[in-house]
Amino acid sequence: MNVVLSIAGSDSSGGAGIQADLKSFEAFNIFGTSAITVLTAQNTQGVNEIYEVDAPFVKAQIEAVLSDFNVSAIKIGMLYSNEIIDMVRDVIAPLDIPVVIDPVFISKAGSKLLNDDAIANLKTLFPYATLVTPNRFEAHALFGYRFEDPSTLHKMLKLPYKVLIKNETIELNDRLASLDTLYAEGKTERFTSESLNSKNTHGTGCSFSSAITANLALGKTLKQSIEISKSFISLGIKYAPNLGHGTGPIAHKIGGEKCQLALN
Ligand code: PXL
Repeated sequence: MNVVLSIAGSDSSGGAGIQADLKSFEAFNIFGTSAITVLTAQNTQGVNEIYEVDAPFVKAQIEAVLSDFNVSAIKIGMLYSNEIIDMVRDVIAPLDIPVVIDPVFISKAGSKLLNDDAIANLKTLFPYATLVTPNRFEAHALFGYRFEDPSTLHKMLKLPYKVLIKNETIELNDRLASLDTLYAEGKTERFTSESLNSKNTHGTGCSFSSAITANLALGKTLKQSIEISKSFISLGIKYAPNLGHGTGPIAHKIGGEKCQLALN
């Protein structure tokens, strides 16, 4: 069985962070392991408190997993502090397996998930990534990206690593669509799906990048992994259990099952 490691924060409400990552790995029959960077006290309405795990203990978790299992890919989510970023750079630099970095900054409800002084440092991890998956706000903070400004798109093409900008709403054939754009090796590739008007989108970013990591671990190409994961998220939203009073979680298990059925 394939083993994947997620280095990320814990979401007590189970829909985002480590919990979303493990559920997404499981949805693709991958054995998920974790190194927890922060604990959040949160629910579907927001993040109430953040408790940081110190960098040496995050490292101890990573080493415990890597020294015992043959890990086939790593997903990186909320890192929070410069100390954790520095430690994670040392860990991933010598590895030769797929690494997907979701540069988590701000939660859907607006809470800060990365210290302001750590944004530039986070970028130093990107040369070691197979893929970096920012949303448009994160892409703006990291690269000055603005969808409306073609000169910033041109800049994206020059980056020495692959970036997928997630979930921009566009009009396509007179309907709203969700667009992901891959900037890789000087070229762009677009992935679209139906835009879903749902309140149940908590943790979609984490789940999407974890599904991509799982599929890379299974040996799928980057393009196939993105396509499959986009369908997984759409189905997860469609069958969401509608929990909580705010932005509810998606249905990882059903999303995975329906997605596998569609693939066969
Ligand atoms: O979806 C971003 C995210 C990542 N990681 C953790 C989170 C959140 C959003 O709330 O709590 C731990």
